Order: sequence, then C-alpha cells, then structure tokens
Amino acid sequence: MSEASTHMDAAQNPAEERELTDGFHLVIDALKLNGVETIYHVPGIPVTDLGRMAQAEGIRVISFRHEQNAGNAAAIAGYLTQKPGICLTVSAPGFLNGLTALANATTNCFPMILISGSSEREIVDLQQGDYEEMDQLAIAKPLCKAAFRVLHAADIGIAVARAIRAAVSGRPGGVYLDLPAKLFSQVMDAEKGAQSLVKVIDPAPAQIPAPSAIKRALDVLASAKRPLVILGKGAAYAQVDETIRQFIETSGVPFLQMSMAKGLLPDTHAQSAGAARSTVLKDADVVMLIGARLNWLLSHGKGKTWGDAPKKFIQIDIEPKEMDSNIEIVAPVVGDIGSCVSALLAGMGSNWAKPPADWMATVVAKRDENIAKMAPRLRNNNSPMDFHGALGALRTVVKERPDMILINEGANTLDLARGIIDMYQPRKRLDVGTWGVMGIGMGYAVAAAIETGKPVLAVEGDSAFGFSGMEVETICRYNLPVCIVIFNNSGIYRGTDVNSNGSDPATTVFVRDSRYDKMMEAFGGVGVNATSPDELLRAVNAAIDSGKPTLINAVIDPAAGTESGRIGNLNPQSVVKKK
Ligand SMILES: Cc1ncc(C[n+]2csc(CCOP(=O)(O)OP(=O)(O)O)c2C)c(N)n1
Ligand SMILES: [Mg+2]
Repeated sequence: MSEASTHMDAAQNPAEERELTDGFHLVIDALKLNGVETIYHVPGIPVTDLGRMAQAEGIRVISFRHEQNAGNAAAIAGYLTQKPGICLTVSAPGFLNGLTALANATTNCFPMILISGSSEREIVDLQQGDYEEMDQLAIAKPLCKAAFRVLHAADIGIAVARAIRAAVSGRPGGVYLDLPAKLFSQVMDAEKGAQSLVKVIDPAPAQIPAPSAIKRALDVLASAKRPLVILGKGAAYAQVDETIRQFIETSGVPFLQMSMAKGLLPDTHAQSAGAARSTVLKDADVVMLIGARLNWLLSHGKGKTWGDAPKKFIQIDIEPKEMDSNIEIVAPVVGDIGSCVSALLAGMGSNWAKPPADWMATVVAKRDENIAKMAPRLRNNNSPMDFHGALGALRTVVKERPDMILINEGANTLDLARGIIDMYQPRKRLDVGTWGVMGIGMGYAVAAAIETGKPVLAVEGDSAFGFSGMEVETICRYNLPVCIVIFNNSGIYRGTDVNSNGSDPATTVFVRDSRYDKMMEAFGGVGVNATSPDELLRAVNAAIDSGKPTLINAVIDPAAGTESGRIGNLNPQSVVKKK
C-alpha cells in the first residue's frame, strides 16, 4: 500500500486512528498491482500530482512535450511488451492530443490505455463552461476498443482491470479511461481500498482454434502448387517467433513479411520472397495470411496486384470479423496466433510434402535477380546523397547491429528504407503502420529505448520528423541511446516544387539547406551534418557506439524523391485541364 494518509475521525471515534487512501493512490496502486512500470505523460491540471506521486511510488514517468508523442510511445510500448502502454494526459486539449495516438493504436491493434483527467461532471454535463470542459468519454468511444469513466474511488480497481483486459484480450487495441478531477481526492478506508483492487488473471487468454478449421486449412495448403505465406505485424506481436519459424520451414512455403513483421524471420532467409513481392502476389494459387489483414496494404486481396491466377485464401486471425472482410476466405482459422500456428504445425506431422520445387526455384530466381539489380545503386557515394546511397549505408549498419531497433517514417524515406534495409530479428522495425501516419517517430523512439534498453535508429523524412521533432529535448533529457537520421531533401516527397502563382513557397517545400542537427545541439545532444554515404555510415556507427542522443542531418538531393513515394497512385487526379 502506498503512503496513505492518517486521519483522526474525532467526532465518531475519538480513540481510533483510521488509515485512509485516496483516488490518486488507488490509481497508482491498481496500475502497480498489474505490473505497470512506465507511464508516458504530459503534466497539468488535474493530473500533475498523479504523475509526481506515481514517480515517487517507483513507476517510471516519462514526461513529453506533446501528448500525441506520449500516446505514440505508450502504443508502441504495448506492441513491444504485450502489456497495455499507459499514456496520462490532462483534460480536453491534452486528451484530444492523446486521442490521435489512441485511435492509431486501435487501428494497428496495439494495446494501450489513455488515462485522461477530466473536468467537473456536473458542469460539463450542463455545458456551463468549466475549465477545459469536454465530454471526453463520448468523444473517445468511437475511436477506441472500449471507454470507461470512474466516478467513485471504490471503483478504480475494477475500472483499471477492465481497461487492461479490454486492451490486451482478443484483438488488442486502445482503451480510454476517464478520471474526473474530483475522483483523485476522494478518500476511502485504506484497507477497503486495498481490497477493491483487482489483479487481472490471464489478461489475454489463449483462444484455441477448432480442429476442423486447422484440418481445412492444411487441406487447402496441401493442395497448393504455388503457395505463399504472408506474415503481418499480428504475427510479430504474438511473440511465438520460434513456432512461426518451424511452421514456415516445415511447410517449405515462400513467405512475405509485412512492414512491421520484417525480421520475424530474417529477410535473408532462404524462403523469403521479399524481393519478389509482385511475382508471388500475382502467381500464388494459395495464400495463407498469418496476423495480416487484407486491407489497402495488400490491395484488398484483389485487382492488378494479385494477377489473374485464381487464388484461395487461408486466414489466421484472432478476430472472427476479419474473415471475408474483402474477399472470400476458404479456410478461416480463428484463434490466437500462437495456438493456431502450433496446431497447424502439429497437424503437418513429420513428413509434410513441400510445395513443387519449381515454384520455390522461380521465386528464388526472381528475388535474386531483383537483389542483384539493386546492389550497385546501394553502393554509390554521391554527394548530395540520393536515397539509395544513404540507405545502402544504413543497411550495412543494421546488418552489423541486428538487435538495434529501427524506426521509420516519411514517404520516399519510408518506402525505400522498407525495401532496402533487411531486418534480422523480430519486432525491430517500427513504422507508420496501417494508417501510414506521420508523427510516430520520436514517441516510438523514446518508448523503444526505454522498453527494450536497445539502441534505436530513427530514419525520418524531414517532413515526418517535424510532426514530433520537439521530443529531441525529451530524448536528451532522459539521455536515451537514440540516433535520428533525417533524410533532408528539403520537402515533402521532394524539395523542388515551384508555386505557379505568387511568391509564397510551394506547399511541399521547406527551407533549403536547413540544419536539423543544430536542434539536437541546442539540448546538449550530438549534431552531425552528413553529405555523403560514407560520412553517414561513420556518424551512425559513432552515435550507436557512444549511446549519446544524436541527430544526423543527411543531406539528400532535393530532386531525388517521387510524389508520395510508392503510393502515388492513391492521389486523386483533377479532371480539369491544368492552367
Ligand atoms: C498525420 C499525417 N499528416 C499528413 C500525412 C501526409 N504525408 C504523407 S508522407 C508525408 C511527408 C513526406 O515527406 P518526408 O517525410 O520528408 O519524406 P520524403 O518523401 O521527402 O522522403 C506527409 C505529410 C500523413 N501521412 N500523416
Ligand atoms: Mg522529405
């Protein structure tokens, strides 16, 4: 029990001293009881003391400059640890700033709890204009998996338990917990308070697939002439890496890894089809999705990307509603990834027939051809750099330091890094995820460093970085081993656009020759300006060896990028003739 206050209730019981606790301490005790070690936070009314007290009680409280970054940190902490990441904010504006991260966590199936203080209920509900008035619960509800409000201190324990369960069980996601200011100072008997706390038992229970579903899936897989497995970040989240490796290797099926699943098996694995993506998507006759959704990132399972060859889909997912979301799934397997893949592996037995050898041979030939074609571009030492030269250098660093965490956002900076930088270990690549959202960079970097203790390399487009750039101060303040590389091409996609009407700069360009490295120096970190791949390589290695917060301004040719990176086709086109 935390430092509960002592109180003399003289009127009723003059001789007896009753120990009291309050809302502040019950929240902290409930979180601690459930193993919460870190809170990502921005202080202010009514949660300043909650943050202070949590810190005093031994929870690590990381204080950010903006709630969206604290929220993103909590979300990725959830992804990395399978425990809900906790973000704590003030009411209305702080809550709204955190809400983007909560919605993003839910979209990406990361377990996270946004705890926000809120204003006086009676005034909020009568809309009488309280300080930071907002009906936060109603606003959060459609944007997350579950939302709860606590009005009585005695309910804090059960509310925290519900929030944890909602966040991590089934398909994980974001949960909102609304704590009105008045709750924090509500007192109750300390012993009763302790009894009201709930330690969540088995928060994410196994969900065992039906044997008939496993048999159906294996029958379809066995019938394939050109099978393909696609691993999504759900498979990486599950932390059953060895079972997945055994399944892939026993099956003999080539595999693709979605962006954040890269490294679940090494991208250099003999069965990896990563560099032959368009071939395998077009030509496969059976596709097994493991923790990957058929959303826009996989062209909804249809259209040009998937070619004309008829296909059957097997899907493994914890969420039953995912089945048939875009196209027919002939073999749905509903359950948690660990239980499902174990059951598949058991069902395959010891003499599973691998797919026809000519299929794997075709995939390998295409893959190796593409890799060979790319190789010379990655070795150029041009100055200013192009994306390939700069990424060739970073690819080498990651190869030599496979346990480092890579954070990646931007457009060209994202799409090209995803293709070029091989990953070797699970959950080492963290990026813009399902939404392709900018702004995750520094929040993810802080949490990745704190949750894993590993060095972090954040590869950021210059625009992408701007969304969370102020957190370089946070990185310096906590002295985190984070090396940020900014691909500075002076703009969004490119730095060469010209406004055809007037003297304002074009909408996609930034200040030329800007020096982001100076931002880092302002807070005591190391800043480097790198103009060639060799310089970049040296600077990144030095940063990681030193463990010091470092920002490298990598000068990229402003003309090097393409519109929207690899997804320019998603831009609507004007039908009106250009002036
Ligand atoms: C929150 C949010 N706002 C806006 C966008 C639109 N957007 C996509 S990529 C991008 C920035 C791309 O520029 P940069 O990060 O410099 O990458 P580059 O292509 O230049 O390497 C923007 C603003 C987004 N994805 N998310
Ligand atoms: Mg840019």
